[in-house]
Amino acid sequence: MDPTQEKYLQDEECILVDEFDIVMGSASKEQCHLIQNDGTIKLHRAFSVFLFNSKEELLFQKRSSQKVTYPNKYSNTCCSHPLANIEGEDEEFNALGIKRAVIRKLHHELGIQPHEISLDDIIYVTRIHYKDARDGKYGEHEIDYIIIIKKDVQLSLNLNEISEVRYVARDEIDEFLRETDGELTPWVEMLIRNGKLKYWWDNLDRIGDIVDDDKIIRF
Ligand code: DMA
Ligand code: MN
Repeated sequence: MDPTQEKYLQDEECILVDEFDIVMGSASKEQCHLIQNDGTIKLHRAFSVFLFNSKEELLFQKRSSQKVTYPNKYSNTCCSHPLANIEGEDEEFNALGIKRAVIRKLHHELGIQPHEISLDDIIYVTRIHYKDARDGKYGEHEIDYIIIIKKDVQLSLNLNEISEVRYVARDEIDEFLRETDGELTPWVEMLIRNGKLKYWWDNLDRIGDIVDDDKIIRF
């Protein structure tokens, strides 16, 4: 296993929640992604960023070959977890803890300078509860905060996290789907197939009006 990614598995402390997103404690990133003998995975808090430029093109990334989960898969702009061992990332008021973690990871993975993104640029749209255990050893089971950002940014890729990036226009998404058939992360695949992503995309200019931050959508 890649030593950098292995260290994150041990050092990062994810936030455990129940199915209503109530905090239940914390556990290491590794413990949170291991598929247990009975097939369960510890439910934890996460976020998925969908960053659009001013032309309303969506930034996709290809996960690096070093990632422990879903290596080499195409995915949305940036995903990760707010951490219990970073001060302030458990703050629930206005989803502040999530937003702080978003700024931290946009910098870490994509090299976006923290001052380029303000808290007001980060729109928390809704939460998704989903599980994927197809890999056999590691998987996901998350309450995932969907975050939309519309901003032109400068990128400097962390190649330990991401091997390539690409902007995709709204009218290119079906072709992109065909091109990446079987190579998308399960959560993005699901959000495209059930129409959620297209709905957010079509409503980008009034995204504040379609915020559904009380709900948890279950898949
Ligand atoms: C985990 O993403 C979060 C979701 C929504 C799947 P990740 O595996 O990219 O997290 P990290 O970058 O922290 O390894
Ligand atoms: Mn996770």
